Amino acid sequence: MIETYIDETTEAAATVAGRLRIDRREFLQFCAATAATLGLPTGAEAAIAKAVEKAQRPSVIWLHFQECTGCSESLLRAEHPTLEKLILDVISLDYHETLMAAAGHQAEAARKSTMKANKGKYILVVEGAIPVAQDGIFCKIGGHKAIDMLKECAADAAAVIAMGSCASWGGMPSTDPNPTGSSGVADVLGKPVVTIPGCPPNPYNFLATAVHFLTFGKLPEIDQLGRPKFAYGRIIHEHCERRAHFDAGRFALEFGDEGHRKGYCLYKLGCKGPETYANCSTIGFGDVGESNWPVACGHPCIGCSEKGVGFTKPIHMTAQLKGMSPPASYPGVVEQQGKTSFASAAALAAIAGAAAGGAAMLAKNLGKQDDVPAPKKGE
Ligand code: FSX
Ligand code: SF4
Ligand code: F3S
Repeated sequence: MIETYIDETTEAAATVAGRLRIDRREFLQFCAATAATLGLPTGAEAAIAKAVEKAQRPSVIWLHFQECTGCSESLLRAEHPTLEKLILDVISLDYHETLMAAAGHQAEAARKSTMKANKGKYILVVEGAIPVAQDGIFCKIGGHKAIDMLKECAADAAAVIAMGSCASWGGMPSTDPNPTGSSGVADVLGKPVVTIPGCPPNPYNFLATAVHFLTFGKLPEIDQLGRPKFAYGRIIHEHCERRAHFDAGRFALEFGDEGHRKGYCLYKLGCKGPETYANCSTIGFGDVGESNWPVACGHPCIGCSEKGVGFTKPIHMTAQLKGMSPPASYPGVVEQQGKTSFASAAALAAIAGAAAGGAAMLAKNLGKQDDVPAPKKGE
Protein backbone atom coordinates (compact mmCIF):
# COMPACT_ATOMS: atom_id res chain seq x y z
CA MET A 1 0.00 0.00 0.00
CA ILE A 2 2.73 2.43 1.04
CA GLU A 3 4.88 1.34 -1.89
CA THR A 4 2.01 1.92 -4.34
CA TYR A 5 1.46 5.36 -2.85
CA ILE A 6 5.15 6.25 -3.16
CA ASP A 7 5.35 4.82 -6.69
CA GLU A 8 2.28 6.72 -7.89
CA THR A 9 3.46 9.98 -6.32
CA THR A 10 6.94 9.59 -7.75
CA GLU A 11 5.53 8.79 -11.18
CA ALA A 12 3.24 11.82 -11.15
CA ALA A 13 6.12 14.01 -9.97
CA ALA A 14 8.37 12.73 -12.74
CA THR A 15 5.72 13.50 -15.37
CA VAL A 16 5.19 17.09 -14.19
CA ALA A 17 8.89 17.68 -13.58
CA GLY A 18 9.62 16.56 -17.12
CA ARG A 19 6.85 18.74 -18.52
CA LEU A 20 8.06 21.82 -16.64
CA ARG A 21 11.74 20.99 -16.89
CA ILE A 22 12.21 21.37 -13.18
CA ASP A 23 13.77 19.07 -10.65
CA ARG A 24 11.44 16.28 -9.46
CA ARG A 25 12.44 16.94 -5.87
CA GLU A 26 11.57 20.63 -6.36
CA PHE A 27 8.11 19.66 -7.61
CA LEU A 28 7.51 17.34 -4.66
CA GLN A 29 8.60 20.13 -2.31
CA PHE A 30 6.05 22.37 -3.98
CA CYS A 31 3.30 19.76 -3.46
CA ALA A 32 4.22 19.37 0.22
CA ALA A 33 4.41 23.16 0.74
CA THR A 34 1.02 23.68 -0.96
CA ALA A 35 -0.53 20.94 1.17
CA ALA A 36 0.87 22.62 4.30
CA THR A 37 -0.35 26.07 3.17
CA LEU A 38 -3.83 24.61 2.67
CA GLY A 39 -3.67 23.03 6.11
CA LEU A 40 -4.09 19.53 4.66
CA PRO A 41 -2.87 16.44 6.48
CA THR A 42 0.36 14.62 5.67
CA GLY A 43 -0.04 12.56 2.53
CA ALA A 44 -2.17 15.16 0.73
CA GLU A 45 0.86 16.03 -1.39
CA ALA A 46 0.29 12.77 -3.26
CA ALA A 47 -3.22 13.84 -4.26
CA ILE A 48 -1.86 17.23 -5.30
CA ALA A 49 0.93 15.65 -7.37
CA LYS A 50 -1.56 13.44 -9.18
CA ALA A 51 -4.02 16.29 -9.77
CA VAL A 52 -1.33 18.57 -11.21
CA GLU A 53 -0.13 15.71 -13.40
CA LYS A 54 -3.51 15.60 -15.20
CA ALA A 55 -3.45 17.25 -18.61
CA GLN A 56 -6.95 18.73 -18.17
CA ARG A 57 -6.28 22.09 -16.56
CA PRO A 58 -9.14 24.45 -15.69
CA SER A 59 -9.64 27.22 -18.20
CA VAL A 60 -9.16 30.67 -16.68
CA ILE A 61 -10.43 34.00 -17.95
CA TRP A 62 -8.57 36.81 -16.16
CA LEU A 63 -10.09 40.28 -16.36
CA HIS A 64 -8.37 43.58 -15.51
CA PHE A 65 -10.22 46.64 -14.36
CA GLN A 66 -9.18 49.53 -12.06
CA GLU A 67 -5.78 48.41 -10.79
CA CYS A 68 -2.03 48.58 -11.27
CA THR A 69 -1.49 45.01 -12.55
CA GLY A 70 0.51 44.30 -9.40
CA CYS A 71 -1.54 41.14 -8.80
CA SER A 72 -0.38 39.67 -12.11
CA GLU A 73 3.14 41.00 -11.53
CA SER A 74 3.33 39.28 -8.17
CA LEU A 75 2.51 35.98 -9.86
CA LEU A 76 4.78 36.38 -12.81
CA ARG A 77 7.74 38.49 -11.73
CA ALA A 78 8.94 35.73 -9.47
CA GLU A 79 12.62 35.69 -8.51
CA HIS A 80 12.50 31.98 -8.86
CA PRO A 81 11.09 30.62 -12.12
CA THR A 82 9.24 27.65 -10.61
CA LEU A 83 6.30 29.57 -9.23
CA GLU A 84 5.45 31.16 -12.56
CA LYS A 85 5.87 27.84 -14.38
CA LEU A 86 3.64 26.06 -11.89
CA ILE A 87 0.91 28.65 -12.05
CA LEU A 88 0.85 28.51 -15.82
CA ASP A 89 0.88 24.71 -15.61
CA VAL A 90 -1.97 24.20 -13.17
CA ILE A 91 -4.32 26.52 -15.03
CA SER A 92 -4.96 27.18 -18.69
CA LEU A 93 -4.78 30.94 -18.89
CA ASP A 94 -6.93 31.48 -21.95
CA TYR A 95 -7.62 35.19 -21.63
CA HIS A 96 -5.36 37.68 -19.84
CA GLU A 97 -5.09 41.14 -21.36
CA THR A 98 -1.55 41.80 -20.14
CA LEU A 99 -0.09 38.47 -21.18
CA MET A 100 -1.92 37.35 -24.29
CA ALA A 101 -0.37 37.90 -27.67
CA ALA A 102 -3.74 38.74 -29.21
CA ALA A 103 -4.99 42.32 -29.35
CA GLY A 104 -8.16 44.15 -30.41
CA HIS A 105 -10.77 41.99 -32.15
CA GLN A 106 -8.59 38.89 -31.80
CA ALA A 107 -8.55 39.29 -28.02
CA GLU A 108 -12.31 39.73 -27.89
CA ALA A 109 -12.71 36.65 -30.08
CA ALA A 110 -10.46 34.67 -27.69
CA ARG A 111 -12.61 35.66 -24.72
CA LYS A 112 -15.85 34.75 -26.48
CA SER A 113 -14.57 31.42 -27.77
CA THR A 114 -13.14 30.47 -24.36
CA MET A 115 -16.47 31.27 -22.72
CA LYS A 116 -18.35 29.22 -25.31
CA ALA A 117 -16.02 26.22 -25.29
CA ASN A 118 -15.87 26.05 -21.48
CA LYS A 119 -19.38 27.19 -20.61
CA GLY A 120 -20.11 26.53 -16.94
CA LYS A 121 -16.61 25.19 -16.37
CA TYR A 122 -14.15 28.06 -16.52
CA ILE A 123 -12.77 30.01 -13.58
CA LEU A 124 -13.18 33.76 -13.80
CA VAL A 125 -10.41 35.71 -12.07
CA VAL A 126 -10.98 39.42 -11.64
CA GLU A 127 -8.16 41.83 -10.90
CA GLY A 128 -9.07 45.43 -10.12
CA ALA A 129 -12.09 47.29 -8.83
CA ILE A 130 -15.20 47.98 -10.88
CA PRO A 131 -16.43 51.57 -11.18
CA VAL A 132 -20.20 51.76 -10.77
CA ALA A 133 -20.75 55.54 -10.53
CA GLN A 134 -22.41 57.22 -13.52
CA ASP A 135 -23.49 53.88 -14.91
CA GLY A 136 -19.92 52.52 -14.86
CA ILE A 137 -18.59 54.78 -17.61
CA PHE A 138 -15.11 55.20 -16.04
CA CYS A 139 -13.57 51.94 -17.28
CA LYS A 140 -14.04 50.38 -20.71
CA ILE A 141 -12.25 47.47 -22.39
CA GLY A 142 -12.81 46.57 -26.02
CA GLY A 143 -15.76 48.94 -26.08
CA HIS A 144 -17.45 47.24 -23.10
CA LYS A 145 -17.93 48.81 -19.70
CA ALA A 146 -16.14 46.92 -16.91
CA ILE A 147 -19.42 46.35 -15.09
CA ASP A 148 -21.02 44.77 -18.19
CA MET A 149 -17.97 42.66 -19.01
CA LEU A 150 -17.83 41.33 -15.46
CA LYS A 151 -21.50 40.37 -15.44
CA GLU A 152 -21.25 38.74 -18.86
CA CYS A 153 -18.16 36.66 -17.95
CA ALA A 154 -19.46 35.73 -14.48
CA ALA A 155 -22.77 34.40 -15.82
CA ASP A 156 -21.28 31.12 -17.12
CA ALA A 157 -18.28 30.75 -14.81
CA ALA A 158 -17.90 27.72 -12.54
CA ALA A 159 -16.26 29.93 -9.94
CA VAL A 160 -15.33 33.56 -9.53
CA ILE A 161 -12.14 34.62 -7.76
CA ALA A 162 -11.52 38.26 -6.85
CA MET A 163 -7.75 38.63 -6.97
CA GLY A 164 -6.28 41.45 -4.88
CA SER A 165 -7.80 44.04 -2.58
CA CYS A 166 -9.21 46.13 -5.47
CA ALA A 167 -11.36 43.27 -6.75
CA SER A 168 -12.09 41.99 -3.23
CA TRP A 169 -13.44 45.16 -1.66
CA GLY A 170 -12.50 48.17 -3.82
CA GLY A 171 -8.93 48.53 -2.54
CA MET A 172 -6.88 51.60 -3.33
CA PRO A 173 -9.19 53.00 -6.08
CA SER A 174 -12.08 53.07 -3.59
CA THR A 175 -10.25 55.40 -1.21
CA ASP A 176 -12.46 58.24 -0.02
CA PRO A 177 -13.99 60.18 -1.83
CA ASN A 178 -14.07 57.39 -4.42
CA PRO A 179 -15.29 59.52 -7.35
CA THR A 180 -15.74 56.57 -9.73
CA GLY A 181 -17.68 54.43 -7.27
CA SER A 182 -14.97 51.70 -7.30
CA SER A 183 -16.45 48.50 -5.90
CA GLY A 184 -15.53 44.90 -5.26
CA VAL A 185 -16.72 41.99 -7.41
CA ALA A 186 -19.15 40.53 -4.85
CA ASP A 187 -20.94 43.88 -4.46
CA VAL A 188 -21.32 44.27 -8.21
CA LEU A 189 -22.51 40.69 -8.79
CA GLY A 190 -24.67 40.72 -5.66
CA LYS A 191 -23.37 37.31 -4.56
CA PRO A 192 -20.38 36.03 -2.60
CA VAL A 193 -17.20 35.20 -4.48
CA VAL A 194 -13.83 33.88 -3.35
CA THR A 195 -11.61 36.82 -2.45
CA ILE A 196 -7.82 36.81 -2.22
CA PRO A 197 -7.12 40.29 -0.87
CA GLY A 198 -3.71 41.93 -0.62
CA CYS A 199 -2.12 44.69 -2.65
CA PRO A 200 -0.74 42.69 -4.24
CA PRO A 201 -1.96 39.38 -2.84
CA ASN A 202 0.45 36.59 -2.06
CA PRO A 203 0.81 34.47 -5.23
CA TYR A 204 0.91 31.27 -3.15
CA ASN A 205 -2.60 31.94 -1.91
CA PHE A 206 -3.84 32.04 -5.50
CA LEU A 207 -1.79 29.01 -6.45
CA ALA A 208 -2.99 27.04 -3.42
CA THR A 209 -6.61 28.00 -4.20
CA ALA A 210 -6.20 26.86 -7.83
CA VAL A 211 -4.51 23.62 -6.73
CA HIS A 212 -7.33 22.96 -4.27
CA PHE A 213 -9.84 23.35 -7.12
CA LEU A 214 -7.78 21.04 -9.28
CA THR A 215 -7.32 18.41 -6.58
CA PHE A 216 -10.77 18.37 -4.98
CA GLY A 217 -12.96 19.85 -7.73
CA LYS A 218 -14.11 22.69 -5.47
CA LEU A 219 -12.78 25.90 -3.99
CA PRO A 220 -11.44 25.95 -0.43
CA GLU A 221 -13.58 26.88 2.57
CA ILE A 222 -14.09 30.62 2.89
CA ASP A 223 -15.05 33.08 5.63
CA GLN A 224 -17.91 35.61 5.55
CA LEU A 225 -15.81 37.94 3.38
CA GLY A 226 -15.06 35.19 0.86
CA ARG A 227 -11.45 34.76 2.00
CA PRO A 228 -10.03 31.22 2.02
CA LYS A 229 -9.75 30.27 5.67
CA PHE A 230 -6.42 28.53 5.15
CA ALA A 231 -4.85 31.90 4.33
CA TYR A 232 -6.92 34.51 6.17
CA GLY A 233 -8.07 32.66 9.26
CA ARG A 234 -5.71 34.40 11.67
CA ILE A 235 -4.32 37.84 12.29
CA ILE A 236 -0.75 38.51 11.21
CA HIS A 237 0.21 39.51 14.76
CA GLU A 238 -0.47 35.97 16.06
CA HIS A 239 2.49 34.50 14.21
CA CYS A 240 4.78 37.48 13.80
CA GLU A 241 8.47 36.89 14.38
CA ARG A 242 8.61 40.18 16.35
CA ARG A 243 5.74 39.15 18.61
CA ALA A 244 7.95 38.33 21.61
CA HIS A 245 9.17 41.94 21.51
CA PHE A 246 5.56 43.16 21.47
CA ASP A 247 4.74 41.03 24.49
CA ALA A 248 7.81 42.31 26.30
CA GLY A 249 7.03 45.94 25.45
CA ARG A 250 10.07 46.46 23.20
CA PHE A 251 9.24 48.76 20.30
CA ALA A 252 10.95 50.61 17.47
CA LEU A 253 9.90 54.24 17.85
CA GLU A 254 11.54 55.69 14.77
CA PHE A 255 12.92 54.18 11.59
CA GLY A 256 16.61 53.58 12.19
CA ASP A 257 16.52 53.99 15.98
CA GLU A 258 18.06 51.44 18.29
CA GLY A 259 14.84 49.43 18.64
CA HIS A 260 14.40 49.35 14.87
CA ARG A 261 17.98 48.18 14.35
CA LYS A 262 17.49 45.48 16.97
CA GLY A 263 14.39 44.13 15.23
CA TYR A 264 11.89 45.22 17.88
CA CYS A 265 8.14 45.29 17.32
CA LEU A 266 6.85 47.85 14.78
CA TYR A 267 3.51 48.48 16.49
CA LYS A 268 4.40 52.07 17.37
CA LEU A 269 5.42 52.78 13.78
CA GLY A 270 1.86 51.91 12.78
CA CYS A 271 2.04 48.17 12.17
CA LYS A 272 -1.47 46.92 11.35
CA GLY A 273 -0.56 43.28 12.00
CA PRO A 274 -2.82 43.22 15.09
CA GLU A 275 -5.93 43.96 12.98
CA THR A 276 -5.11 42.33 9.65
CA TYR A 277 -6.12 38.80 8.73
CA ALA A 278 -3.53 37.21 6.42
CA ASN A 279 -0.77 34.61 6.38
CA CYS A 280 2.12 36.94 5.43
CA SER A 281 3.89 36.19 8.71
CA THR A 282 3.71 32.44 8.25
CA ILE A 283 4.45 31.81 4.58
CA GLY A 284 6.38 34.96 3.72
CA PHE A 285 5.59 36.94 0.63
CA GLY A 286 6.20 35.94 -2.96
CA ASP A 287 8.40 33.02 -3.79
CA VAL A 288 11.40 33.81 -1.63
CA GLY A 289 9.52 32.45 1.37
CA GLU A 290 10.15 32.90 5.05
CA SER A 291 11.51 36.24 6.29
CA ASN A 292 10.44 37.97 3.12
CA TRP A 293 7.45 40.08 4.03
CA PRO A 294 6.97 43.74 5.03
CA VAL A 295 7.56 43.35 8.78
CA ALA A 296 10.63 41.16 8.27
CA CYS A 297 12.00 43.87 5.98
CA GLY A 298 11.58 46.45 8.75
CA HIS A 299 8.40 48.15 7.55
CA PRO A 300 5.12 48.00 9.46
CA CYS A 301 2.31 46.07 7.84
CA ILE A 302 -0.08 48.64 6.32
CA GLY A 303 -2.99 46.18 6.32
CA CYS A 304 -3.09 46.09 2.53
CA SER A 305 -5.42 43.09 2.56
CA GLU A 306 -7.87 44.33 5.17
CA LYS A 307 -10.96 46.36 4.29
CA GLY A 308 -11.23 49.43 6.52
CA VAL A 309 -7.50 49.31 7.32
CA GLY A 310 -5.37 49.36 4.17
CA PHE A 311 -5.60 52.68 2.27
CA THR A 312 -8.09 53.88 4.85
CA LYS A 313 -6.20 54.26 8.10
CA PRO A 314 -3.10 56.46 8.01
CA ILE A 315 -0.01 54.27 7.62
CA HIS A 316 1.55 55.35 10.92
CA MET A 317 -1.61 55.35 13.03
CA THR A 318 -1.40 52.63 15.67
CA ALA A 319 -3.54 49.55 15.13
CA GLN A 320 -6.59 48.36 16.95
CA LEU A 321 -5.61 45.30 18.99
CA LYS A 322 -7.87 42.45 17.91
CA GLY A 323 -7.62 39.35 20.05
CA MET A 324 -4.62 38.88 22.27
CA SER A 325 -4.05 35.19 21.67
CA PRO A 326 -0.50 34.00 22.21
CA PRO A 327 1.85 33.50 19.28
CA ALA A 328 1.64 29.99 17.90
CA SER A 329 4.91 29.59 16.09
CA TYR A 330 7.51 31.69 17.87
CA PRO A 331 8.89 31.34 21.36
CA GLY A 332 7.38 33.41 24.13
CA VAL A 333 9.09 36.01 26.21
CA VAL A 334 11.98 35.01 28.42
CA GLU A 335 12.31 37.70 31.03
CA GLN A 336 15.54 38.59 32.75
CA GLN A 337 15.43 37.42 36.34
CA GLY A 338 13.71 39.88 38.62
CA LYS A 339 12.88 42.26 35.80
CA THR A 340 9.36 41.66 34.56
CA SER A 341 8.14 44.71 32.69
CA PHE A 342 4.67 46.10 33.29
CA ALA A 343 3.81 45.75 29.61
CA SER A 344 4.83 42.10 29.45
CA ALA A 345 3.00 41.33 32.69
CA ALA A 346 -0.13 42.78 31.12
CA ALA A 347 0.45 40.71 27.97
CA LEU A 348 0.77 37.55 30.01
CA ALA A 349 -2.35 38.42 31.98
CA ALA A 350 -4.22 38.82 28.71
CA ILE A 351 -2.93 35.50 27.46
CA ALA A 352 -3.75 33.80 30.73
CA GLY A 353 -7.41 34.57 30.26
CA ALA A 354 -8.02 37.97 31.79
CA ALA A 355 -8.47 39.02 28.19
CA ALA A 356 -10.49 42.21 28.46
CA GLY A 357 -8.76 43.71 31.47
CA GLY A 358 -5.32 42.46 30.51
CA ALA A 359 -5.57 43.66 26.94
CA ALA A 360 -6.79 47.05 28.14
CA MET A 361 -3.82 47.28 30.50
CA LEU A 362 -1.53 46.23 27.70
CA ALA A 363 -2.91 48.87 25.39
CA LYS A 364 -2.61 51.47 28.14
CA ASN A 365 0.96 50.57 28.92
CA LEU A 366 2.30 50.02 25.45
CA GLY A 367 4.49 53.07 25.95
CA LYS A 368 6.42 51.45 28.80
CA GLN A 369 9.45 49.42 27.97
CA ASP A 370 12.74 48.54 29.53
CA ASP A 371 15.47 49.53 27.18
CA VAL A 372 14.22 52.04 24.65
CA PRO A 373 12.91 55.46 25.64
CA ALA A 374 9.16 55.86 26.18
CA PRO A 375 7.41 57.70 23.33
CA LYS A 376 6.94 61.44 23.60
CA LYS A 377 3.47 62.88 23.93
CA GLY A 378 1.45 62.41 20.76
CA GLU A 379 3.46 59.40 19.52
FE1 FSX B 1 -2.39 46.54 -8.00
FE2 FSX B 1 -4.02 44.28 -8.49
FE3 FSX B 1 -3.06 46.38 -5.62
FE4 FSX B 1 -5.18 46.26 -6.85
O1 FSX B 1 -3.19 44.15 -7.09
S1 FSX B 1 -1.15 45.51 -6.43
S2 FSX B 1 -3.70 48.08 -6.99
S3 FSX B 1 -4.81 45.02 -5.13
O2 FSX B 1 -5.70 45.01 -8.23
O3 FSX B 1 -2.92 45.29 -9.47
FE1 SF4 C 1 4.65 41.93 14.47
FE2 SF4 C 1 3.38 44.16 13.93
FE3 SF4 C 1 2.46 42.54 15.81
FE4 SF4 C 1 4.67 43.93 16.23
S1 SF4 C 1 2.59 44.77 15.95
S2 SF4 C 1 4.35 41.77 16.68
S3 SF4 C 1 5.61 43.95 14.19
S4 SF4 C 1 2.57 42.10 13.64
FE1 F3S D 1 0.05 43.55 3.14
FE2 F3S D 1 0.56 43.61 5.68
FE3 F3S D 1 0.89 41.40 4.39
S1 F3S D 1 0.99 45.23 4.23
S2 F3S D 1 1.52 42.08 2.36
S3 F3S D 1 -1.04 42.45 4.72
S4 F3S D 1 2.18 42.19 5.98
